[in-house]
Amino acid sequence: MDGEDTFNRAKLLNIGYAEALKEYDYDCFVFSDVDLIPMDDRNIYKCYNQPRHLAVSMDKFGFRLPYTQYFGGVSSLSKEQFLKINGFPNNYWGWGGEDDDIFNRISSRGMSISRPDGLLGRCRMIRHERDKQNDPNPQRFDRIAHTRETMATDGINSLKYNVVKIEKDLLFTKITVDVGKP
Ligand code: NGS
Repeated sequence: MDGEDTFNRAKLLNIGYAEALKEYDYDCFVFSDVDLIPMDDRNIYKCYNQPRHLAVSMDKFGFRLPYTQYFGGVSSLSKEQFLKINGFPNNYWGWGGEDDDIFNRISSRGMSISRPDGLLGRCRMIRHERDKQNDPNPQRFDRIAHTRETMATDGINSLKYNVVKIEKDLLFTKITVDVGKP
């Protein structure tokens, strides 16, 4: 994300989806926070017949799910599953709630969350401080209460952003984008 303005995680994930599809007709997408490292190589980063939550037992939560509906950290969705929920929300600025919105989207479209078992799904978070651009979003509770009404018009079908720079490395492509402002 370019600049010093408010962070928008779910919009960045939508952008990752859109930019990847410009490169190749992928049918599976794994969305991972940069700070999460899987601890078990049997936790396969692929798509499943339901949207998959892959970061199920994180060290910072004592290797447990913080709550049943938790869908944060690392997840995978097939292209079909992603399109069924109109992708992710674009209007969660700052910290929190966007992953709960994604959970609501999935359950409101009649899908369920698939997960590896707790032992296999362990992962470590690289410790870091939260920066100012990612302060808690005071609107998040109101937003997640209305996912069902907003998801048809807010999502991959309403995504707008500008690409600033594309750097191709051997093992990854780093795309810098301007996500705009709240
Ligand atoms: C919930 C947040 C989620 C967040 C989770 C874990 O309360 O977005 O905590 O946060 N939901 C709301 O705020 C509505 S963590 O402990 O990783 O900072 O992912």
